[in-house]
Amino acid sequence: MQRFEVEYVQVLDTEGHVDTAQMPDLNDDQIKQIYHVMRLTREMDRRLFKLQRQGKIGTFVEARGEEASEVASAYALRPADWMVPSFRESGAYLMRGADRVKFIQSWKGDTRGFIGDEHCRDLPVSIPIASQIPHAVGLAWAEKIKGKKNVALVYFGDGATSEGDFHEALNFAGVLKLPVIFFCQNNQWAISTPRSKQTASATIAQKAIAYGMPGIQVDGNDALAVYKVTREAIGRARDGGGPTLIESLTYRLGDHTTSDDASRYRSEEEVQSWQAKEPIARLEHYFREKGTWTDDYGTWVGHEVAKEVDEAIEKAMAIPPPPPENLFNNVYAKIPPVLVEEKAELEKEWKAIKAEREAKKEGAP
Ligand SMILES: Cc1ncc(C[n+]2csc(CCOP(=O)(O)OP(=O)(O)O)c2C)c(N)n1
Ligand SMILES: [Mg+2]
Repeated sequence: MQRFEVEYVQVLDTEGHVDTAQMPDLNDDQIKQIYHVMRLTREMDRRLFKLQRQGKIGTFVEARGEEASEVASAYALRPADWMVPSFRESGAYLMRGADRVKFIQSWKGDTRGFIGDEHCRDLPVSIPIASQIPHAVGLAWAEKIKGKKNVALVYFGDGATSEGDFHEALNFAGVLKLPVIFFCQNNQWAISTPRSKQTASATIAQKAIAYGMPGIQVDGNDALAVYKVTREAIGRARDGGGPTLIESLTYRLGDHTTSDDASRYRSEEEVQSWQAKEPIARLEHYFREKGTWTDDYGTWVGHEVAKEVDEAIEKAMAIPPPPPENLFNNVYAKIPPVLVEEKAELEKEWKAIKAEREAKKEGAP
């Protein structure tokens, strides 16, 4: 008879006390780097949320509450590894050094913001739930075939585990022993569907067992624990040990997107109970406990991230909108005839609109 267990890892408790036996190999400068990007992610959220309310950008997805889960896991990657996000992983993009202006440009609805340089190994956001998971498996498979040591880390939500894509991807990765890390951000909700209605499994991590890979649960609001388990999974994948499923237990403190009102389906008490476990304050408690915190440092980080976001917003807002025919680009390698026709029609109309605008300008007093 086989028996299985799902381990749960926490390094930092909510008061900032460390379980020294579990402490990962990180010095204070590195932890402060993670903290800085977590604050940057929070500030980016705050500002882009406001821009959406002012009608200057489209629907926006906040990462609030999930910063440790995203930033500390991405910190464990090397630049040549693949980062495959869903739509909530602003922290992973920012940690990976994504161009801040392009990041905002993409939320403005301009797909040119998603096109990185040739070395960029961060995929664009994926709106269709779970569709990015098989893509990550394909990337990992390609790395294995090429005999490279690079891994792919794919993010998805608790809701995504109910999609066929999730199961197909894990099955393939397990059979082929691929260097891929499945990182489930279990933020307890899939829009208004709670975790309890998503699956009858006691944990999401245990689904790994059926696919022949390790599954582990981690306190997703504990940056040190997230780094530790992700680092270990990446190391194993790099050394040919195959995939891992990580279930990061966290909480979406904001609405699902700017088009949602979470107060209609979840209680204020629940939100408050998770607010107390919030990841940024948790790291601050850690620095205080260690005696490496000063209020000046906290204020300085606040100024730095505000300046960085301010400058990026100013530049992103100054970029003229993309030409409408961009709608047709980067979808098919070879555009089907029906879309070629539509594209030509749109270009003709757009030309006429531009000519009319020019004529109006010339006629103006
Ligand atoms: C294939 C597909 N079905 C439905 C949707 C609509 N939808 C958008 S987000 C979402 C819930 C996702 O929940 P989860 O995977 O837990 O991620 P979270 O939003 O919590 O980060 C759904 C159903 C979609 N985008 N794609
Ligand atoms: Mg979710």
